[in-house]
Amino acid sequence: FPRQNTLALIKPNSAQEHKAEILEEIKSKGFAIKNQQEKYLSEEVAEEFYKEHKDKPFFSQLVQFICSGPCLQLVLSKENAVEDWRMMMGPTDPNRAKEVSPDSLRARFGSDILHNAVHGSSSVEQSDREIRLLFGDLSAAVTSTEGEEDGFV
Ligand code: YYY
Ligand code: MG
Repeated sequence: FPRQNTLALIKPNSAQEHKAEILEEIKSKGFAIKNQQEKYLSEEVAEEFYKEHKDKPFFSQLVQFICSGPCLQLVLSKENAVEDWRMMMGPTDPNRAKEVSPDSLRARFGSDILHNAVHGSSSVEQSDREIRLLFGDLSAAVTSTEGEEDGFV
């Protein structure tokens, strides 16, 4: 598998209480943390981040929730990072995650489909877009590169 970056979020509120444990687990699974920052998303950035869902009935709740507290934003890197981080997260709905993937982060730390603890990019293209949106100019240093040997952290 090619080395990839993916954008992970530890979402606000209850998941934040478990961030030390989540970070340990991320490292133990072989991800390098190439960049991280903890901050509130502005409503404007949150709407752009989730723009694929702008016509969905849950969109305003989603934006409100993701802006309701600080988010830990992580650029994760390893072989097959996009898919492997999605596997660690589990399915979108924590109730389904508890059935099919009880060890996943969403099964353990999510409470319902809106408050599902973590985010992960759905493709390499999405990860590039999300990293650029959240890390701005720094993204030049972290843009996905196949065959990349090491990050700057
Ligand atoms: O990529 P992923 O986060 O697993 O799910 P998406 O279908 O992209 O939805 C983004 C986000 O929206 C999801 O993490 C929670 C929320 N959401 C919701 O509140 N209600 C739904 N029926 C579907 C998604
Ligand atoms: Mg998604």
